Formats: sequence, structure tokens, C-alpha cells
Amino acid sequence: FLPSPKTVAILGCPFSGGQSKFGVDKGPIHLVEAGLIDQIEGLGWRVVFDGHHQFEDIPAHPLAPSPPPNGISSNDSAVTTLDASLAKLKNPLFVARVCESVADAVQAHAESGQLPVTLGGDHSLAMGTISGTLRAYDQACVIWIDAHADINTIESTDSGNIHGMPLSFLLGLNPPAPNPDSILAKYEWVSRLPSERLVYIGLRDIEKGEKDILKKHNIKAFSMHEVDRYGIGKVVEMALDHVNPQRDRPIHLSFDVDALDPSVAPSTGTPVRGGLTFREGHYICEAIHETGLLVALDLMEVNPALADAESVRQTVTVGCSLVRSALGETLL
Ligand code: 4U7
Ligand code: MN
Ligand code: MN
Ligand code: MN
Repeated sequence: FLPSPKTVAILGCPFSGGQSKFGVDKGPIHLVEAGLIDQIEGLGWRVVFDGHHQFEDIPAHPLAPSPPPNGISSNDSAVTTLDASLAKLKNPLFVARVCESVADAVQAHAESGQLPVTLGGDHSLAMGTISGTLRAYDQACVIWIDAHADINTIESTDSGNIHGMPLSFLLGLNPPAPNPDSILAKYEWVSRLPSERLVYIGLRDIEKGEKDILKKHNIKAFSMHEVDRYGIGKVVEMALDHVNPQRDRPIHLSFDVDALDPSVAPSTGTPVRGGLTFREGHYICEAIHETGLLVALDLMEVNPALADAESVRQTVTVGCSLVRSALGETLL
């Protein structure tokens, strides 16, 4: 009897609709062209890659939702406030449909025993990837590596960029859809992640509204301050102790490349100084690999249109090497 070989499924997601900068949709193409698939095979994995996902058949600017039907007037001011919040969102219907298709793809690969590695694309995609993981593994936990908390609600967002909001949908922090025509109805497929199964590492640019949300829901976060204070080894251990005390939950690792310091990963849409070093970023991936519990990985927000050619090469190279570390490269 031969053991079935370990298999990675690469999901290239050339999608930029969750934010406003041009080019983040080119991230997955650059990562694959840099040789990522060969590199993963070189670690002894079988790799399936069925081409970058195509989102062209999904209309970029679907019709605006129809206004709420007349006769629902008891709740007028609530409806108006909700509509005003929803009006701030950029491409909400497009993002919802793309992410739903990503959830289906991640679920299918995970349920056939493969480890989905999703290459972004912007971080709104994580609504899809994490939903896909949770459908396949309902006990999964999420380790979110980012400079940002990505937990703005429809109410708290200033930018309206949905890549700053995926966790608010996953945690169920937005109001329910008031009617089937509401934009919110297009997000009802998103899976629920209990807040105690989320932990952050690397935060350093959190909006006031997001801080309030983290406090209110008691969400565990290790900012760069804690990385400085305790060191990355201790931080990863504490993070795992929080979301995975018995070390029995499947782990979804969602890595926003902007968690790294801009000197390490300059080509990204929202760089913030004071980030993780090259080694700290890789250490996180190695330590999660070592648990043996990794079931899905996202590498997001690589934007090859930003910065000079050498910075792009550097960012794409570090992106590939983070993925390899999460898949066991640096283990002796
Ligand atoms: B990323 C921001 F306002 N919080 O909501 C927002 F600071 O996926 C940034 O982490 C979001 O890159 C960054 O737009 C999203 C902003
Ligand atoms: Mn696929
Ligand atoms: Mn970020
Ligand atoms: Mn992010």
C-alpha cells in the first residue's frame, strides 16, 4: 500500500476588486512565473494547478440593488442608515460573487484531501478561502498575519475597500440582510468563524473603530509591540495556545505580505513601516508547518505594479519563500 502523496492545490486569484489600486491582480501570475510550482514540487509535494481563476464572466459592475419595496416604513431611519453604510462599499456585489466562487474552489480541493494555497489578489478573497476551509473543516482556526486588522464593518469602514473588511463578515459582525434585494444578502453564504478561533500577528495600523471591535469581541492580537517584547518564538506559541490550545484544530494561515516590513516586501498596496523582518515572517510559517495542522494557506496583497523592478522581484521572491516555509522547506 502506497500512502497517498501529499498534494498542494494552487489557486491563482487575479482579483483586485476589494481595493482601489491597480495591479494586485497581477500578483498570482508573477508568483507562478517566478517558479513557485516547481519549488513546491522540489519539497516533495504533488502540485495541482488548473490555471489562474477567471473572474471575467462575473460582471464587474452589476446593477445597483433595487430600492427597498414601498410599505416597509416602520423602520425608515434604520433602513436609511443601513443604505448609507452600504453605499460606501466599493464593488460589493462583485467582491461577494468572486469570493463565493473562491469558497467553492477551496472547499472542493480541501475535501479531496489537498492543501489549497491561494495566491492573491487582494485580501477580500479571504472571505472566500476561509469559508471554503470552514466548510471542509468546521473546527478550523485562523492565524491572520497582517499590518492591518481587516475587520472594519460596513458601519466602521472609511475607505469602503472590502479588503479591509473580510473578518467582519466571517465573524458575523454586520447586520443581517433586511430583504433579499439587499447587498447584505449577497454575503449570506460567508461561513461563521467564532471570534476565539481568530488570532493576529504583526498588527501596527489599526483604525479606532477596529480597535473598538477587537476589544468588544475580545479578539486576540499580537501587534508588533508584542513581537518586540516577547520575540517571535514566544508570540507564535502564545498565538497557537489561544486558537489551538490542544493542538488539534486544523489551521488556516492567511498571510498578507504587508505584514512584512516594507524593506523586505515593498511591492504591496498599503505598506506600513515597522513590520516583521524576513526571518520573523519565515519563522511564523515554519512554526505553523511544524504543528502538522496546516490545511490552507493564503498569500495576499503582492502588487507587482507598485515600486521598481528590483522591489517587485524582491517581493515576489519573498512571497515564494514564505509559501515554501509553510510547506516545510526549512525543516531539518
Ligand atoms: B489589507 C484600512 F483605512 N484599514 O479599511 C481600510 F487603513 O488587506 C486598510 O490588510 C485596509 O491590505 C488594508 O481601508 C487591507 C485603512
Ligand atoms: Mn482549482
Ligand atoms: Mn494589510
Ligand atoms: Mn490584509
